[in-house]
Amino acid sequence: MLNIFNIDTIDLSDTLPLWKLMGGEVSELVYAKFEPTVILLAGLQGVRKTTVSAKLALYLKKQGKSCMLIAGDMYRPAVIDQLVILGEQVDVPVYAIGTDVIPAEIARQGLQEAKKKEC
Ligand SMILES: Nc1nc2c(ncn2[C@@H]2O[C@H](COP(=O)(O)OP(=O)(O)O)[C@@H](O)[C@H]2O)c(=O)[nH]1
Ligand SMILES: [Mg+2]
Repeated sequence: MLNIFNIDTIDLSDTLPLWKLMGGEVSELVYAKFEPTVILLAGLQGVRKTTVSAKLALYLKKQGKSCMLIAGDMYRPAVIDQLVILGEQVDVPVYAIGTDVIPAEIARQGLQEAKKKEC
C-alpha cells in the first residue's frame, strides 16, 4: 500500500515534469525592479497556500515592505473569508471582491488597488 505520508516511499518519476516546472530548490525572493512585486502562490488544494500567503505577508511586513493580499479564488467563498481573517490577524489589507468576477480580473483590480495604496 502507498504510504502518502512518507515522500521517500513515493515514486516521483511520473511527476517529474511538474517538479521541473515548479523548481525543487529553495531560492531567495526576487523583488521586481518596478514596484509592486507580485507573488503568486500556486499549488494543490490544502498545501497551505492561503496560510503561507499570510505568513509571507507578515514576514514581508517585518522586512519593512508594505503588502496586500488578493483573494483570487472565486470558486470557494469560504476561502475568501479565510484570507480576510488571516489578513486581519497579520494586519495586512486584503483585496476581496467576492465570487462574481473571474480570477484574472480580481488580480488585475487588486493590483490596481495595490498600486493606488502604494503597497
Ligand atoms: N496543523 C497545522 N495546520 C495547518 C498549518 N498550516 C496550515 N494548516 C491548515 O491546513 C489546511 C489547509 O491550509 P490552507 O492554507 O487553507 O491551504 P490551501 O488550500 O493551499 O490554501 C487549513 O485548514 C489550515 O488551517 C500548520 O502549520 N499546522
Ligand atoms: Mg487557499
